[in-house]
Formats: sequence, C-alpha cells, structure tokens
Amino acid sequence: MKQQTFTILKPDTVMRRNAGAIISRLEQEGFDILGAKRLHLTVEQARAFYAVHKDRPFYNSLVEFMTSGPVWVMALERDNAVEYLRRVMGATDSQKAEKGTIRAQFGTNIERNAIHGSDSPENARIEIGFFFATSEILR
Ligand code: IDP
Ligand code: MG
Repeated sequence: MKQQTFTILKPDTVMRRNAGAIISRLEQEGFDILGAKRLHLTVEQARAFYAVHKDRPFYNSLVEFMTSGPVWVMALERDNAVEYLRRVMGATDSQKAEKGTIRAQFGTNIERNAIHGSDSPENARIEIGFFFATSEILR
C-alpha cells in the first residue's frame, strides 16, 4: 500500500554536497518525491520539530546543528514508505549504521547523521504538515 513519509536532508548533507546522491538513492529505492523545499530552519522551527526530545541532553546541540545551514525537506511516497525509509537510512548513530545504509555512507556520527525519516505514519502526516501546504504535495 502506497504511504507517505517525510525526510530532511540535514545540514551536513547539504554542506558536503551529498544531497543529489541521497536523492538519487531514494529514487533508486522506489520513492516518489511529492514535494521538496530548500530551507534554512529557524531556531524556533528546529525546536518545535524536535520538541519530543526537549528534555534530552543532546537537544540544544541538535537544534544548533539543524540550524547550522540549509536543508532539504521532502515528502516521499512509496509502498510501506515509513518503515522502508527507516531501513534504508540505518541506525541513528552513523558509526553503527549497517553497511549500505544512507547514514553509514553519508553520515559522520550520532548527531551529524545525514538524514531524518519519520518514525510512524502518524508522525509522517504531522511532519509533512509542518512544512507543506496540502496544495504543495503533488502526486
Ligand atoms: P532518529 O533520527 O534515528 O529517529 P532520534 O532518536 O529521533 O533519532 O533523534 C533525533 C536526532 O537527534 C538524531 O537523528 C540525531 O541527529 C540526534 N541525536 C539522537 N541521539 C543523539 C545523541 O545521543 N547525541 C547527539 N545527537 C543525537
Ligand atoms: Mg526520530
């Protein structure tokens, strides 16, 4: 069943000019890109987007990283998109991510890990809505 998910190509990816390679990988994996924007997140946006982590010790550093340069935010569609993207991304810590995953190939460490992916269909809907109007999602 076709499903939507949400991804961010993080500032480390854009800075290192890996965005094209990761988009190419996502297309090879069967994702359709329904919407994409290049944005420089404000501190307020990053804090709100990661509000679930606000009490974690890494929160301030994460917000600083996510606002350190431009990102690509994208709405993706594929069969089983949420779970499939999480598998292709690999573990949160790039140094522990399985060989062949995006984070293993393009990430640096547990914070600078190249890519975000929604962790549930419900959060995918919320996260797409955080950055896109319904009219900006083109199927
Ligand atoms: P996820 O991106 O694999 O879903 P989460 O636990 O939701 O991982 O964490 C959100 C983001 O916060 C991670 O992608 C990473 O950039 C950062 N992060 C997570 N855990 C740590 C940590 O222990 N130290 C530093 N940064 C972290
Ligand atoms: Mg997460």
